[in-house]
Amino acid sequence: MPRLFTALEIPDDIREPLSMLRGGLPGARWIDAENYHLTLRFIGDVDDIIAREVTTMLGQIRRGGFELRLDGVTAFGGRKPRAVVATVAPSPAVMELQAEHERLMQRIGIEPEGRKFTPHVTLARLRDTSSQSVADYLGARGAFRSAPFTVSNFVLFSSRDSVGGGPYLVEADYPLARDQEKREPVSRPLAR
Ligand code: 3AM
Repeated sequence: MPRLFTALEIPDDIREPLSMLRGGLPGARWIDAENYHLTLRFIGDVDDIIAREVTTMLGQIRRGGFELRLDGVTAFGGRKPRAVVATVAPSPAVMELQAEHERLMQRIGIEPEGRKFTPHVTLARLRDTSSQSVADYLGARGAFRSAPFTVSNFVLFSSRDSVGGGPYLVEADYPLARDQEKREPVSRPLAR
């Protein structure tokens, strides 16, 4: 049974500065730079029939690409921190894309995602790391800001059956239209 999720890939020139954030936090399990991604919709373990339906549904999405910027580093989990993540500068486009994934997955009967979507790139998973050491780490590294990058596709990833974690495999790749393609009908000269 494949374990599936949809995500944005992180371009190489953004992975590199992100990977410089590794280290300096006792007990952190740092994600390999090649596995950085921004999860849109965790789908979970599904059989091959549902996996095919997922693939078809996602192929119906017609949206434009957009710019994204990583802006800040924070921790999830409050007093029991469980992950260090890079957060995303506000982007209606990524929220709308995720909302469409959510709608489509519910349409094929996949359980709604109860958690609010907070776009992020996980940098490390934590276990038994004190909130004080996380605060110290964030004090030193929290001001991270990436260059903006263009999102021109999203992917369906699978992770190891029922285990999760990298390495992730791209099962399908879905293009998002370039701005120009989207604008084309509007900018076309009027017929005389
Ligand atoms: O992008 P990140 O690393 O934050 O935490 C898992 C990972 O998110 C998340 O899906 C991504 C790819 O594995 N994930 C794992 N199990 C989940 C679940 N039951 C989950 N998200 C929601 N519900």
